[in-house]
Amino acid sequence: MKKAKISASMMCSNLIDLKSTISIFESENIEHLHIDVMDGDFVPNFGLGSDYIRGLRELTKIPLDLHLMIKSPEYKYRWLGIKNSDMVSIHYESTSQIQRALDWLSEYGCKRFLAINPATPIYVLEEVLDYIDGINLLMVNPGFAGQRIVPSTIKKAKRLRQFLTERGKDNIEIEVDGNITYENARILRNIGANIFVAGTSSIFNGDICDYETHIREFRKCLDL
Ligand code: S6P
Ligand code: MG
Repeated sequence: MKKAKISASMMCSNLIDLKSTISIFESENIEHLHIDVMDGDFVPNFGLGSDYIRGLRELTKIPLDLHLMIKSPEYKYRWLGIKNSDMVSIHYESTSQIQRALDWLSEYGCKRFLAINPATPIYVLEEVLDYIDGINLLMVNPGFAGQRIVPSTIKKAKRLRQFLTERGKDNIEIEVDGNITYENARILRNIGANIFVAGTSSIFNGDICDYETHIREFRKCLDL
């Protein structure tokens, strides 16, 4: 089984405490910083953008996990300063030419993830398995932190692992995003997910003085 990794959802962090938050994440060896990029069109909200990403890179070397909730992302990659150590998720639902969008992303040398919304069936992945390193399984409808999990997504995660195994694609990583509580993390780890987006449901639940304890507690749920 792949190593479990935590991707901290920066949309949930407090801007005033950003520097101290990052230093806690570095000492706790948080593997990725999850950046929700939203355009107010693909999802009904605005999110973090190019300037935030640039600023964050000056603060830390922790690799970024860019979750692009934007229409036609393939025409906007160059705005984001993507590095080869990053993971980048684009949405199946966000473009009419997903294979081309994944192909163009390969120029940046990053890990390519395909994100799918709760109601998007697994079979849409069939023709693009050769172009991805991972799948970002949305457990909520994207756009906001603090939502409740769509219950059917848990069974979907289980079916996704089987789907990949049957196709000899167990190398493909499974990231889970949205309402990843300690309990959901434990269940999803057992099913075979290996990247866990941590937001208000876990590490950001409380003040900065609680983050270290929350991260350690969250990690315990990922140890099998
Ligand atoms: C949702 C977004 C997520 C949130 C995450 C926050 O649109 O893609 O990455 O940041 O869901 O975590 P929580 O625990 O508040 O759901
Ligand atoms: Mg996200």
